[in-house]
Amino acid sequence: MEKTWRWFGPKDPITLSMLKQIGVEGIVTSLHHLPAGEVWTEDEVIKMRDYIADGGLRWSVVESLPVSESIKYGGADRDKLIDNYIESLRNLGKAGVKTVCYNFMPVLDWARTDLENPNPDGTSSLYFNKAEMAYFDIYILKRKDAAKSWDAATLARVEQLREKMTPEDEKRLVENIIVKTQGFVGGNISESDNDPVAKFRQLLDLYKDIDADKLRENMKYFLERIMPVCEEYDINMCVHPDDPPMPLFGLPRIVTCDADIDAFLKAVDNPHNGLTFCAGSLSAGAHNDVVELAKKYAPRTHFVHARICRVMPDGDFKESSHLDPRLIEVVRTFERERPDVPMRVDHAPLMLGDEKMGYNAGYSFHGRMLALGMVSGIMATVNTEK
Ligand code: DNO
Repeated sequence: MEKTWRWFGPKDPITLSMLKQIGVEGIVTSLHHLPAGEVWTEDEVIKMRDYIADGGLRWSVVESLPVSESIKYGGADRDKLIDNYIESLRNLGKAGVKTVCYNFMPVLDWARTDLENPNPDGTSSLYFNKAEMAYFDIYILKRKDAAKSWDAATLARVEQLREKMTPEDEKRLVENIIVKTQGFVGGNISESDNDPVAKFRQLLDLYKDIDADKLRENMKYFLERIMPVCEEYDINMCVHPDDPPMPLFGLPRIVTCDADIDAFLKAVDNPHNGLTFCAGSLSAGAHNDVVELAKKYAPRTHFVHARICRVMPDGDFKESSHLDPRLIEVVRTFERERPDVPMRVDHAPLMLGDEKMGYNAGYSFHGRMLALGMVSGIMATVNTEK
């Protein structure tokens, strides 16, 4: 696989020359300075492509070209926004940038409750505490009928939490769930919003009439409209699975499991309609066998995210080691079946002073460098087996 790295643009403290020294071959980035829905002009695309090329690397993958909410819920302006999307794809295609990652998750891009959960070795990792997520839903967001979305064991944990939650704990939960994990990915809520919870409620309201079937229909509509430009420029679209792969806050989620993946691939049966195989997101659902999914969907995978989660019996999950045997098997599958596909390591531990650097959650330098070393080692081993 092509060894790539998510880089956040010229202002990223991790420079292209640092990345070259650690064996990175391709860059994964976005035009982070442009708001979602705006056209990526040819000039802007070429400027980024050439900046990366001047650093001796290539722009391998766009992550993400964000899909506006209105396209997801089917708002009145969706056709205009899809036209803009097509224009951006055309400009990327002309510039030779041909792998485009996006997601179709309503409102929330990805979700964690704890961004620095301590590990016994002194590092820390991202963590999803199901009870804290439910607490946020029921007692902070105060969503109508929220309690009905959670199982009895989780609700019992929520009541225990309630006895010890302080206002600071609640503030931390809001920041982790809807602010810090969202702003840097071009999400709906950023650090500058002064009432993120109120804004979040308004966003949820946009989806009050949208169930999973309707969302699937809207995804199909979007994909059908963009396929011609993808065919013309040989662009591979790769949807990121929902993270975590389950409904949250009453919002439908439609890329969570084998049946979902099968459904969207068949709905628009075109090789340019493909998957970002994020082993981490898929493994966060106990219902998924990530090794089997990799084997099954390798042919329609255009981009790989190398990380993996461990799900606890209570439904909490935590990012696990990049040497987890399941991830070794996933890497083996893709290195054998799809040796040209771009791969980036993802969500590595915070370590060795990275916690003071203000990196985006999950995107530390030392942790990802170590993870890349591990995954490179797995790939090299797989290549001796051939
Ligand atoms: C989080 C990422 C996601 C991903 C988007 C793709 O760390 O995996 O934000 O980039 O969902 O659209």
